[in-house]
Amino acid sequence: MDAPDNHSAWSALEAHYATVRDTHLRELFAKDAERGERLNAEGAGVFLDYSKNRVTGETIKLLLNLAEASNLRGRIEAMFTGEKINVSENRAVLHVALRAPADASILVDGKNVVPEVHATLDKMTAFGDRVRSGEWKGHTGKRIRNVVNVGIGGSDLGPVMAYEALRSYSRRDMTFRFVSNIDGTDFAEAVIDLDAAETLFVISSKTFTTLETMTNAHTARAWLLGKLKSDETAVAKHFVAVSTNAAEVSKFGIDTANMFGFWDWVGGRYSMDSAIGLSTMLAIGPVHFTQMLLGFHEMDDHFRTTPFADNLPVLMGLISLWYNDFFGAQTVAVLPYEQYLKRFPAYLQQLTMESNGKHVQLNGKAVEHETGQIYWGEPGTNGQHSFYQLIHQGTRLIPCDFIAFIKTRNPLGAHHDILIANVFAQGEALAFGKTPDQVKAEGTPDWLVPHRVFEGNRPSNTLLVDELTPAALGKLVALYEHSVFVQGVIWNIDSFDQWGVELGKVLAVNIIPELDATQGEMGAPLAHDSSTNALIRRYRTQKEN
Ligand code: G6Q
Repeated sequence: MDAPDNHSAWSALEAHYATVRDTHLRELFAKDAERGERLNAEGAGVFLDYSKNRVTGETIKLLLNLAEASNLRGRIEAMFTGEKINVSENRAVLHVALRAPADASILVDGKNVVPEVHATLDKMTAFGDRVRSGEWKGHTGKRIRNVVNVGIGGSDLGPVMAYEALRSYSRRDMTFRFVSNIDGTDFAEAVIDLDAAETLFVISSKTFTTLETMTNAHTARAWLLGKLKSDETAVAKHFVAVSTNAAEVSKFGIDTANMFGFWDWVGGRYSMDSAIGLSTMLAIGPVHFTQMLLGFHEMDDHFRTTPFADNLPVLMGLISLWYNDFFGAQTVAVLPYEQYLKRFPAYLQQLTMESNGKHVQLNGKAVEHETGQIYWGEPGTNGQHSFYQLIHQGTRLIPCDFIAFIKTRNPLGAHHDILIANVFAQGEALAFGKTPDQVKAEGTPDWLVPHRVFEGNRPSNTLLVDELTPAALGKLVALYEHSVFVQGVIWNIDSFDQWGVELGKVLAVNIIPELDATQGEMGAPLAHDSSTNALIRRYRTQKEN
């Protein structure tokens, strides 16, 4: 497959970069009194202020040209219409179908997938209602009060993030836990205070073969049967599965009537709004879940239909790429000023880095530009008392995405105004800093002045949303999903595969039997490199002491 020729658009940006690289945001704002009013966009109820970025009107124009030259329009349509744009796995990429209205038609291999999506949602709703109303009983006749999602990666990060984000909409008389790590501590701590008779395990695994999830699922089954002193018959009342693999689900002992399906065109990291969201639905209820889907869909529509110059995911994707590929910035800090979004940066790490951490183009040739920024972050204001120092005065350029909400779910005195004052102040301080003259004018002794100077010119986006509702969460997630897509298109990479996670998995499976201390040097000789061999020997010897 030939890459679209966007070379001259890249070259134009390179030439432009040379002329603006040293321009300070102070200068850009001083030259244009309206800048803060103009450089913003609003879509699906999400407001983006991008004026505190190191861009001019010309920069945006050239970035938009790059998007056009990369055939972004065509690629958006290809995704939305079910073309197999995940080339290396030969799959369509249709997370947008998961939130399409019931009367939409999206064809994969000639078949409309929307009816199946809605049939699954109906099944989830019916099950959710039964569990939440207490009609669904455990093996001993008690109602379910605890839900434990067992999954990892895309089958965990979305559900945990959404549960935390929408906790204020969740059933407070139920407990929700998430087990992902193969480290037994994760499972042990998750169930330590739970009554097995009231506990439902949702085993979430697209493949139903993932080592961590299947190990945890078997441990969960043994724990439950042990606690209930029951035979296998208890499994049916305490285990349901979310998977695409019916054969493995029944092999595990879960009745496929209690299995919620999805499809190969839903990537793990794009699956929180599929049946993988079952734990979310159990927590917040079907009505809120539907609202979340409507939010996703609103952003999908915005992305698909809005001219690029006003298109939030396009603008955010392009601006982020501008720093990555021209300024050499390596990371993006995502800083939600909303405690409920405390797992949002972790969620975005998978979405962005697993999607765009790629070194070859769709045609197999090496990429021509740096791809895949490192995403990281923590909620504000906590980070301000920690790593923000480096963002303000360090030597690296770290573009920031601030996320804030006009209304809080927990109005407590002046807390929310203080929170919002802080997020606005950070954007201002990063952009404009403090000059030596300003520092001196405050009476600072000369020797201390350099320490107290803030260079400024550190870029940020500010996303403002009315309130963290289920719909707002859907919009934010879709915004980042599509922004990742925009960048992937321009880099001409496959944002939807993840071959990079395979090698370590295979090697771990080889090492597992080698850790058996009884084998010692009696077993087959270790054949790794000398470092790995020595680590295995040390572990084998010392675990017996
Ligand atoms: C996501 C990845 C990966 C996946 C997990 C779990 O895009 O594919 O994170 O979600 O490896 O896979 P299963 O759902 O198959 O257990």
